[in-house]
Amino acid sequence: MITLHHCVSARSFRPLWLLEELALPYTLKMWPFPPRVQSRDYLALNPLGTVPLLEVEGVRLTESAACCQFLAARFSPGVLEVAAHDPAYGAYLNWLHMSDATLTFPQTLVLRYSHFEPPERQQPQVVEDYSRWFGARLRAAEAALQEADTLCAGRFTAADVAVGYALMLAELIGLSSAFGPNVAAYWQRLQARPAYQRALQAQRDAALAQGVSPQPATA
Ligand SMILES: N[C@@H](CCC(=O)N[C@@H](CS)C(=O)NCC(=O)O)C(=O)O
Repeated sequence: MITLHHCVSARSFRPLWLLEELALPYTLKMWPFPPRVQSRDYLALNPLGTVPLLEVEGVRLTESAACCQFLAARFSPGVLEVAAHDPAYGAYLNWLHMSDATLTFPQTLVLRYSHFEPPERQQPQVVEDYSRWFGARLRAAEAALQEADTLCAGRFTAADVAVGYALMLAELIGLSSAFGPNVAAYWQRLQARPAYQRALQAQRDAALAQGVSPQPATA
């Protein structure tokens, strides 16, 4: 039994999208954002108050890239994961970890200081600096996608889901003008994937069924 705790279009979208790619049965528990404030009960489940929380086979994971790595390795060895003996293993891990540590990190600063903080605490300089930082950090993906349709291993992997979410968030928070032509075309291809579309539908359906707003907190 797999349970994913999720807020609409938050980083928990990474494991949600991967669950759909893997066609695994799962329960999607929606929380209003941020659960730490909106739903104090959530702190009993995850003291960090953050999403994702992925509960699978008695294991609990709270890092979105680790969720992707775990699900791909456990349920899709050699297909959506890249095995340790594969020459592309290093690149695979690097993209997976880059997705959050390097790409989503500056995005969260942009979001916080342009959107979530009250007007008197907003920081236009932080927003401008970390928007530029995000654009600069996309250069590696722009280069990798010059010669290939996916990031590594010559095929679609969990790393594409993890990095793809950073592109989704970029679009939601107005950073997609930083996409070069290769990243922009890649993002179009990712959005056309049936599993990506199913994940969008799943979060909308679950939000409506559970009385949570289907709008992303970024809206
Ligand atoms: N590095 C973690 C970050 C998790 C995280 O901060 N999630 C955000 C949503 S995108 C959250 O739950 N924020 C609510 C809060 O900080 O209270 C990951 O990749 O999953």
